[in-house]
Amino acid sequence: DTWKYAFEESLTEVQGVYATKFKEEVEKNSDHEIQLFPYGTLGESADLMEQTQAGILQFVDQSPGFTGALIPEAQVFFVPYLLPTDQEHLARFFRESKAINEDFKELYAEQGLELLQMFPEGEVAMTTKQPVNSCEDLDEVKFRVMTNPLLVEAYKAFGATPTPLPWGEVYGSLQTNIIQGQENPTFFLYSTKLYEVTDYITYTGHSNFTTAVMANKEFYDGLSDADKKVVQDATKAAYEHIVVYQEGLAQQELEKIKQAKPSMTVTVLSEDQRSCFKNAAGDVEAKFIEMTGDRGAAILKQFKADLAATK
Ligand code: 6CS
Repeated sequence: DTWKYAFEESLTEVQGVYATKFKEEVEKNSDHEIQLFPYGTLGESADLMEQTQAGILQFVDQSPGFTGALIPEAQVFFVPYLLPTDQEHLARFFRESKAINEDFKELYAEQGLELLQMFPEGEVAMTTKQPVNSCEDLDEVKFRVMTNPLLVEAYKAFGATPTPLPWGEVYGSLQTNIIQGQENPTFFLYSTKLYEVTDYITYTGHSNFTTAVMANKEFYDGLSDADKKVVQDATKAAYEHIVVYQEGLAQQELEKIKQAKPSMTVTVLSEDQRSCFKNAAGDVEAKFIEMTGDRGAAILKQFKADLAATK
């Protein structure tokens, strides 16, 4: 059989590197073929999810940034400062966490999705047209966020004017000044040339980009035990591959940005400068509970316990 796998990035970006490894492993260990559909070939993230739920696609990589309406609990990733920036800690957390590997699995299953793997793609940085040294600097800044209600709340709490947009509109909207800021991990700032349309990169440490690979559940449930094992093994191999692939990646890509645009101002905010962003976290956490109720509260609690256990 040929299985279709779509993702939100290009073949050479992190999701593409994961997908390529997954494809290699599946094809090495079975007689199935994987056809990869990088960003731009099948539409925006929302379209990919529809096609997966309809069974047109067998696999999809969609970040929780776009899954908020479908699975409100997946918004937990946008509670500021919940995830650490330390890559090794993150790698252990995603590998071992009960919240990730059991609780979220159940929530995705309710939407007809078999959650295979969540993985981190790097610390998120803000890129803007004006310097950001505090929340006040975000006043009046139309800041693009993924289409996720809690992420909107986070940027409101930071003092900005959040503007949810699909990925395809970000570069053009910065170019025409419809928005004046956006956030993404460093490798993506370079690969998509976002540095061309913003002048300041600011690290606040508030978030790490997370993504999720899943299969259409009906398709997955219909696989033989041997094929399920092929998929699970490929999932794990691709995860370990992506963890190693990302070692030092953000620093390398930042150097490339500085070379391509020497005038870029790069700032890592001090603890003091971060205080207002950190203070906003409590409000955002309260919003999360308001949006998701007891189930969200339970996920958040488990999340925190898993983070502490994998430190
Ligand atoms: O900001 C976004 O919409 C995109 N960012 C990344 C790192 N991957 C895909 C996503 O669509």
